[in-house]
Order: sequence, then structure tokens, then C-alpha cells
Amino acid sequence: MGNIIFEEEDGIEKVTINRPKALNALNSETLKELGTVINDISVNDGIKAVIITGSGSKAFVAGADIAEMSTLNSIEATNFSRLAQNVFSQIENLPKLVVAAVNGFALGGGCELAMACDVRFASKKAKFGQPEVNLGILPSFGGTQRLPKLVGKGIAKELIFSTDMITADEAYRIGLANKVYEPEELLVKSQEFAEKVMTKSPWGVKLAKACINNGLDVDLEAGLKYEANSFGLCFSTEDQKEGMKAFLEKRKADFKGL
Ligand code: CO8
Repeated sequence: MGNIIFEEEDGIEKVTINRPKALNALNSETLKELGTVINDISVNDGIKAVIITGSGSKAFVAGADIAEMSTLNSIEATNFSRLAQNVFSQIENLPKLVVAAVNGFALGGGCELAMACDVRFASKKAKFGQPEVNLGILPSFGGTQRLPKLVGKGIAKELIFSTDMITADEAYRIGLANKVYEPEELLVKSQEFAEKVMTKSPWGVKLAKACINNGLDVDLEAGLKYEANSFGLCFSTEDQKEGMKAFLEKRKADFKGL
């Protein structure tokens, strides 16, 4: 596992994309390693939250690896896109919180990786952009689908067509970044957010996440049905009993995720 560093502390797994010499660009080897790490996290109940970041101070991820892509034929390119799409969908659908701690350039596939996470916390030094049309390609790690859902169709088209790189403050203004922090605060704040979410009901969080994700892909009626069924499911959990009992007893709930 040479391109990904993963370390767990108190239930939070920090996953660092580690190819600093290539500004953490995603080649197929790195994507496969990331897929393995995410798969392991998905079946490890001891890990309650994930923070994804980039190695070094310059880049989160500066995109898909252009050197590797330059050699691909059409079929290989489709497979490369599917590989990343599958890994990113796995991240998006992990039944636990995933924070993108965007510490520098989040370009192309890097911006797309950040968008597959639940929230994006940005360092003041971060830069976001989708520069693919400069290279004669288009965003294909989910960018044409996730960016409009986050910032709206018009702004997504503006960013993708112009390839403009935007600052963290601008990303915050358009709703791409949730928060902007001083570079040295970024990981601490990401961790604090994860710790806060970890005090909540794991069932509540994971079902709400699934409802939000699924709801964006279906019509309102189907989304509402999914929400009502998920709500019903809560009532078969100990979390729901503990949460309501704790409220009535005027104490803090102690959720076990059961
Ligand atoms: N891929 C490969 N290598 C990269 C990448 C990348 N995306 N980005 C940077 N590097 C490498 C550089 O080649 C350089 O290597 P070397 O030192 O060996 O020459 C090293 O990282 C440092 O980069 P720079 O010297 O360029 O650093 P600067 O500070 O001058 O510039 C930038 C930083 C502005 C981030 C610049 O590196 C840059 O523009 N990078 C490319 C950004 C980009 O276009 N990203 C989008 C890539 S396309 C993509 O992500 C498509 C996803 C969907 C594809 C679907 C495929 C089928």
C-alpha cells in the first residue's frame, strides 16, 4: 500500500493520499489501494468516521494522473473512469461520516473525490477546479453529476467550461466547501467535527445519510417513502429508545449504535 497512508485513532480513520511528488494525482494503482482501504473501513465497526486528506502542504489531489491517462485508449479510459467512479461511490455510500480535509489543490479528480465525501472542510490555501476541458476530456470521476447537485447547474457549467480555479472562500460562497479554516487548524477542526458527529446516534446518522443520498436520485414521492421506512427502522434500534429515554430523563444519551 505505497500510495495511501491510513491510521486509526479513537474510531476515526485518517486516509492520506500520498504521492506528494505528483501532487497526490490519482493513478490506477492509487485508486485501487484507496478502494481496498475504503472496503476495509466499510466492514470495520470500530471505525466510526473517516477523514480524507492529501500528503504535504500543497495538494489535496491535483487530479487524475495525466501521465497515465495520456497512454490510454478508449476502452482503457472507460475502465479508468469506472474504477474511480466505483471507489468514489463506495466512499459516498459508506454508512459513516466521511470528511474531506482539503489542504491544497483539489483539481479534476481531486475535486471529484472531495465531492464524494459528506462534507468538505477547506484550508484557506485550498484551490478547487475542474480543468479537464483544458486536456481535451471532461470530468469523468463523477464531476458532471455531483458538481451540479452541490452548486447548481449554472455554476457547475461555469466552472467546468471555464476551468477557472477558485479559492476556498469562493468554494464556500457557492456551497462547494462547508467551512474554511487556517491551514494549521484544518485537521483539528475536521477531527472535532467527526468527534461531534460520533456522539450522535450512529443509526440516525447513517440512515439520514442514505436518505439524503438516495433522495437526490429519485422523485420526491420515492424519497419520502424511503425516509418514512428509515424512520420506522429507527424504532427497532436501541439508539431510538436510548435517545428518547435520555431526553425524558434530562440526561445526555449514550448511543451504542445498536
Ligand atoms: N497528474 C500527473 N502529474 C501531476 C498532476 C496530475 N494531475 N498534477 C501535477 N502533477 C505533477 C507535475 O507533473 C509535476 O511533476 P514533475 O515535478 O515530475 O514535473 C509535479 O506534480 C508538480 O507539479 P507542478 O510543477 O506543475 O506544480 P505547480 O505548482 O507549478 O502547479 C498545478 C500546480 C497548478 C496543480 C499544476 O500541477 C497542474 O495544473 N496540474 C494538473 C491539474 C489538472 O489538470 N488536473 C486535472 C487532471 S484531469 C482529471 O482529473 C480527470 C478526471 C477524470 C478522468 C477520466 C479518465 C478516463
